[in-house]
Amino acid sequence: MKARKILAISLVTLLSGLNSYAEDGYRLWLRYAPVQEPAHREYIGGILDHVVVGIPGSTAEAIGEEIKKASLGMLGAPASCAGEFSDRASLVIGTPGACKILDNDVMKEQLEGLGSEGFFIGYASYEGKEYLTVAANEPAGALYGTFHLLRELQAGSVLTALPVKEVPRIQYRLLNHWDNLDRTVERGYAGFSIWDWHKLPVYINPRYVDYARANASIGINGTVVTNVNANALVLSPRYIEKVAALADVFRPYGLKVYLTARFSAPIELGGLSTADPLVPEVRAWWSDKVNEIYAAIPDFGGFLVKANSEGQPGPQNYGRSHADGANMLAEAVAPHGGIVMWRAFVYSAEIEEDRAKQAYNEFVPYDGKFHENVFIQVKNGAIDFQPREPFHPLFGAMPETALAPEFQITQEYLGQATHLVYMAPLFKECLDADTYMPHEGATVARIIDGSLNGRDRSAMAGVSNIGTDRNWTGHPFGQSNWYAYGRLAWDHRLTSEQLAGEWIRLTFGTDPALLETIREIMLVSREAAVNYMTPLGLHHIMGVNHHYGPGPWVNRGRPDWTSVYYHKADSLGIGFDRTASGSDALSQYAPEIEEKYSDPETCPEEYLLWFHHLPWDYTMKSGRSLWEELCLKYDDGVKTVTRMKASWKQVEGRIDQERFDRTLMLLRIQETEARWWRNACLLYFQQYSGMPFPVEIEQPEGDLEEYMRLNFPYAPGIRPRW
Ligand code: BDP
Repeated sequence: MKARKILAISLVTLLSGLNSYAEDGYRLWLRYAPVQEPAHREYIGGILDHVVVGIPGSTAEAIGEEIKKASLGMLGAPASCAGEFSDRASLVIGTPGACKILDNDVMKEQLEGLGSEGFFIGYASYEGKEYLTVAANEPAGALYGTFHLLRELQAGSVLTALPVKEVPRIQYRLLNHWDNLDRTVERGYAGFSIWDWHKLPVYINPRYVDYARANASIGINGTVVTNVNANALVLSPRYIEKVAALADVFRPYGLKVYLTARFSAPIELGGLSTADPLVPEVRAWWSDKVNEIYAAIPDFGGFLVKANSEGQPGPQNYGRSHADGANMLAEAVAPHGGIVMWRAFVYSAEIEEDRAKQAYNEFVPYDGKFHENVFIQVKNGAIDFQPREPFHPLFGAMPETALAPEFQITQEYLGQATHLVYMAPLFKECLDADTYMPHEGATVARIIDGSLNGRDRSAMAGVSNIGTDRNWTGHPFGQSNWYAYGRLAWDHRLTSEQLAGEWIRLTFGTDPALLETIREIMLVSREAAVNYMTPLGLHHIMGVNHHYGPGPWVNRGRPDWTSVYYHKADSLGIGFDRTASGSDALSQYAPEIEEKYSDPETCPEEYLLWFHHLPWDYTMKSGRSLWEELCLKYDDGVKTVTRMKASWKQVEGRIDQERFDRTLMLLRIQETEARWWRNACLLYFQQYSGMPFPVEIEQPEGDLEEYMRLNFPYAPGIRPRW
């Protein structure tokens, strides 16, 4: 015993030594860093001393491996794990069917209502003795329970309030990869795609396992591995084999694979002359294709489809509706239990209507016409993942249809992998928004989790920020957005503060001073980005194509891809009038919202220019003119980044030098670029306002013409020209 302890201590020292130069971010929030505090070490040691994993199938091994990794990391010695119960057990992880001590009425009662993914952490008695258990009805629940327990232990907590019972509030919790088969990633800023298609199916990169572990640890249970701007080739036999190899790796971790379906695949792959969803040969082609996929991947999740949007083919090419297209695919996957996520990101330059209104106009008439296993996947806002958007009017407007929100984790419009922007507040803003449809309290979260309408199917999608960078997400803090998204999909009631706290403890350690400082940086970061990019409801004023940096002057090409279409600045004022006197987009919301937002006096100021075109001298709530307020907001965004940088400097020495330095360098760039945004936008808008900059702001420097000439031909993540 003594010898074991000494060995453990020396291993800890060794590991902590290694840690001081091995913090490259690869281990994400599953670092299992050596625990120094003696009481907590002892506590963890007591729990992980002898672990019994009594569950069927391959998940048992995944759980056992995780427990060993965790104890090796935290305590310096791997826990002993066994499949058979013995009274030595310090922790029993299992399902009633496979673990005798859980196979009793008391436990079955505890597990009632926990479904296939929920879990129970508490005590089970057996032959007069109490055992700490992680119990679940199915292996997936036991896996999530294990990760929950390990998260608590890593974060320095003790399990005081037992039992813990959790059930995910959303059923399908998915990542969407915008990864192309050539390994470029559309809007990916963390290197190339982690899917090495060329070497699959034989070569299994160990990263695939770590990817699955990371997702399982935050509750993500599905992944769409290909870009919504889809390539039909992924549906060909050679690629199905590769996808099946990934599915095999993910299966023990409860992670299902999904694919994007290119609507014209029956033509491109099948040699048919049409992809018309009502033509029997086309339907038969899809049904055969789906059978072929399920033969290789029995638990295949289903399809994600971008149709008749930004040049992608779809049912409207044949005069058919989105419902015709979605239902055809839904019928093909239904016998196998698959789902179809049909995107509502549909708008066209040929239509005169305000882009913000088009998806609603297109989809609402089909409410109730989609099959049971179809989700309409709706971006959080009606334009496109802007730093701030009001919630999408489709939420609440299709009560007979299952809607799934789509969030963008990759920071396409939020400084990409260069700026520190913690996005939980953005996700929460949408989820907590009250749609008033059909009544007060009908939040987006309650609509999409099914509780409002008693629907039992629910889904959420997040566009991934993962790539081949050693730390997965490019910016070290990009990891927090992946983390927060997954946790919110599991339980959308968690707060941004809680999630930041969890992530910091797991990622940087449990020092309370560190926690306070880093959390403050994270919590102000999203509002800072809104302010230095698009304050007061401005939107879509970024650089053309790469979407990096400011571009309020963009006025060429497709009008709905310009900036002037959205800000409409002129000598009289600025903003997009979406009231009844303008595009009337507000009429797509509930009367309570329409009324409140139609009047600039009662419209929340953060959405003011989203819904109103107002004179430059319009008086704001602060008593300042709109112009002055705009200037102050831009300036405040920059000042906040300066403060973030100063606060970050305080953590030096309290965390590893590597992540400290990387983050500091990125914050320096962010500060410079926040200034760039402020200067370029204010100099540009000043041409129209004709008003001086308020004295209290740092005066915008530089030459507008020069800002306008900046050009970034090789910026990452640019959409391929198809
Ligand atoms: C926009 C991206 C574009 C995507 C599109 C989509 O700029 O690359 O293809 O969304 O969601 O944000 O389909």
